[in-house]
Amino acid sequence: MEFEQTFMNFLLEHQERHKRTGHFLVLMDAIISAAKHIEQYYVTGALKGNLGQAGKVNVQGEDVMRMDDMAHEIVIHYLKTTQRVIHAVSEESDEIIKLNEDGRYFMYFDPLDGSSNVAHGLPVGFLFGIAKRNLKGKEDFHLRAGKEYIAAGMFVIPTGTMTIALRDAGAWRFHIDETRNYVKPRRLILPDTPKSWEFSFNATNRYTYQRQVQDWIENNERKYTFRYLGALAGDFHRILTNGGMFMYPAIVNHPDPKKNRPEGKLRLMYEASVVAFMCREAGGHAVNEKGTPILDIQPTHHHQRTALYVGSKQLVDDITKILKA
Ligand code: AFP
Repeated sequence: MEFEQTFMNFLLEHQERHKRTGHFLVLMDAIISAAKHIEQYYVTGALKGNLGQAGKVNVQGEDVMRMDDMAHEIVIHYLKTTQRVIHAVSEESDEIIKLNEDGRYFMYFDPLDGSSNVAHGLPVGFLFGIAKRNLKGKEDFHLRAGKEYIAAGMFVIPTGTMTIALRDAGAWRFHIDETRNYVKPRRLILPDTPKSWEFSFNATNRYTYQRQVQDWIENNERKYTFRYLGALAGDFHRILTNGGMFMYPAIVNHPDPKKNRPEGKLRLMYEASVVAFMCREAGGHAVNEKGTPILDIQPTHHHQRTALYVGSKQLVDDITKILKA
């Protein structure tokens, strides 16, 4: 019988090799418990009639909580138990959530990304980025650029996969086994041959992008397979393995100008920076609409939005030339 290395064992070895403390393990253990808990609700929720809209009542006559709200509460519960987190930023909370002033980490997360897939039982994501407090002096600021993250990762729910990147130590994928442990670390390195590359964006929006981006799509789209799920974690999961590019450009030419999104749609701190961090560790790159590296953007607000181009370095560099022109 063959046994695979578990995530916790992998992490323990990493921490020992780099002479790190055990605090990060405590935090990761909580994140994994939260992900398993969300996944369990997700796979059983449809059966129990619990995947409806907030304010509705299920077949048992209980109030239904939106799956996003439920996922948010689950994550906050586990983060609190660690006592290691100072502040959390969640897609589901307007305000920054203060947890433990003596904590060591900041956590930025989207507990259930891709909510339009919920009603169909299709994959959603739980995305997270982690930064460490300033241990040398008074803590100043919770708004960190992605390059300051120490780790970032995602669960694609309910597929039983987790991908995590540790600063300067690579991007790794794990699968859940029959004992509900994440096992079998596989290092992800973006393939540099275009044969397997994919292209992922919401094609309905293409004529709303800036002209140069539309032209770039026109000139390049036939070279690659097109895939789009509508949940960043799922779409990016494929790009990390097969290479290519995911993009959510700025919307600037919408026929209804009120629907333009010149600042982009995705959130910087818990969507774009998270995938950009994983991508960098897998050898890729990510930029915004101006061609600025996503990981260099200093947020001014915790729910700030951005345009995003992320994936194989050659492709992102190519479109960057157009974005900067
Ligand atoms: P929701 O969580 O509101 O469904 O948004 C998901 C998301 O932020 C990201 O996961 C997708 O890549 C992107 O939006 C999809 O957006 P479109 O529905 O506009 O294609």
